[in-house]
Amino acid sequence: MDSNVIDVAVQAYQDQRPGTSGLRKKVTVFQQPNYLENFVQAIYEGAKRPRFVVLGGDGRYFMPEAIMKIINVLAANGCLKIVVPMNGILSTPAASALIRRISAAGGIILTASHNPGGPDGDFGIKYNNANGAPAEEKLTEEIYQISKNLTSYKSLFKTPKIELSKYNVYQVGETKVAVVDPVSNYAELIGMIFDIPKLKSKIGLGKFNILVDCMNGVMGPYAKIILCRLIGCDEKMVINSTPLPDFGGLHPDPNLTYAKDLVERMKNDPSIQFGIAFDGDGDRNMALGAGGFFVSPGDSLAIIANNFHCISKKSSRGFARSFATSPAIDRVAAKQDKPIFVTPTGWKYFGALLDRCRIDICGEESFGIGSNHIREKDGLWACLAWLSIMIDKGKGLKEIVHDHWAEFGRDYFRRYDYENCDSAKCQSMLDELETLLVGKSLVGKKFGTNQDYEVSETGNWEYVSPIDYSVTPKQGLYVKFTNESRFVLRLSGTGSSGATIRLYLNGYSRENLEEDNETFFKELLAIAYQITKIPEYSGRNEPDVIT
Ligand code: G16
Repeated sequence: MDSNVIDVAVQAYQDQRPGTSGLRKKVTVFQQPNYLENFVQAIYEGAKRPRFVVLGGDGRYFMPEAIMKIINVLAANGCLKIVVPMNGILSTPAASALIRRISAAGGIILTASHNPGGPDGDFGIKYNNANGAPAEEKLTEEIYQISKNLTSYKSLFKTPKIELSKYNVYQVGETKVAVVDPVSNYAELIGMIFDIPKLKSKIGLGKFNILVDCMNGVMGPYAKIILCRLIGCDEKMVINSTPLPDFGGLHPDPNLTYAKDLVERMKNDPSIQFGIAFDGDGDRNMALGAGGFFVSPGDSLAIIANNFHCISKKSSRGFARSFATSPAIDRVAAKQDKPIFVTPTGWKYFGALLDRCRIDICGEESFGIGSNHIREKDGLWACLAWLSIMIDKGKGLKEIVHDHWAEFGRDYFRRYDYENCDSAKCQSMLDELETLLVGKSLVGKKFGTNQDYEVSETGNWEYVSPIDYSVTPKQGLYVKFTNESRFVLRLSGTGSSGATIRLYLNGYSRENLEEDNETFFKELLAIAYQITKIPEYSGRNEPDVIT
């Protein structure tokens, strides 16, 4: 055995079950003795000892220390090559692209995505497979089981000295650690997908004004190189562009509540024709038209799918969305006579469909849209997709959205989040509701002042993978009505403390295209409260965030 490798005896932690996208906890939880090392040891064993790993993250607080600890555990375990971006900073889409490009066996991505950062904020870690996609449920469950029974982790006796601020290759025992450029590989991939000269000729040098809010997350360097240097956008129009460990106090969640700087500037400056905000790790996006016109993520997905020909010469082989996402894209699939797959929440479920070439476009209500170029959602790809569509059509975002509604009808959608609720009470609410909805006793009952909400179907949604026929049960409690409305309720799998209830409302209209969401959903929200008893169990009459 290598004399520089020691086994460190540890107590196992019992709370390391990954959620929707990796293990996310408060920074203070990760700072407990051996907490991170234990989990990395479990990843390494669960993932069958990957010999070549990409390691980086969204730059949040605790990441530099975490990278050093992870290099130590990986090298001690016999990992032969670790590729780390300069300063450790790597967007989640760029990580997926890099794993695929250099044929790594996998990647360890340090991110808590849209969750706040800083010493009192959140930290996260997830493992992506060789295809660049987040580890599927089977693997994350295996990692959890290993973590619960761990008695030791491997460590180097002498900690290596590695500077992440310079390109270099270090030899750590048998392991090579390469510090590389975080942007160039991803920029090259983007350059192969989009017509950059065309975008430059129509957008660059002030021909089309865009405003980009990086929310002090990872996206500043990517936006500056791809949007400014390659396409010619004005650097001053990329705001909150320095990656900061606490995101400068911002909550890097690109929605109307938290992307305030973008929304305000768009409302006050009519010369800005398009705006986009990214989250902490650059996979989510919120797109806005002139004046701050908001396009819902479900509509954004459907419109990109319907106009895929503006981006690619190939047509999409199929589409996918998560169950909680509005069915706007289903209507596009029907028109194009293409398959539409409905998956549970979590990007990991799209990986297998993309690998088997069943789909080319997929997305979720949580501001995530992506394509087959990588195996993560991709904020900058969505930005360039929208720009390509607007340039091709010679129309602004608002006009394109209105055209889409005129052709397909409008899928109204709203999500209500009740954050940091009591976990035990939420579980009781889910248990009671599940009994009611699986029991089907509501079917045929009518709700609403005019009784026009008649229940057509209820249950707890279950996913059967069309690839391996594996079954993932309990992916959302739902009530559907005969008037094409429905609501879905589930608990978030990305929060770090307490429970977050997510209530998703959907409705559809062929003629009524201009109503505001609040009015449209007034009745359905009251019905959802009555059936789910959210106010009773959560103690809240109002959500914390509406998107
Ligand atoms: C992750 C997943 C997404 C999911 C989102 C919200 O995104 O990759 O698939 O939609 O969480 O999940 P939940 O509703 O369980 O909180 P991200 O951007 O946080 O990595």
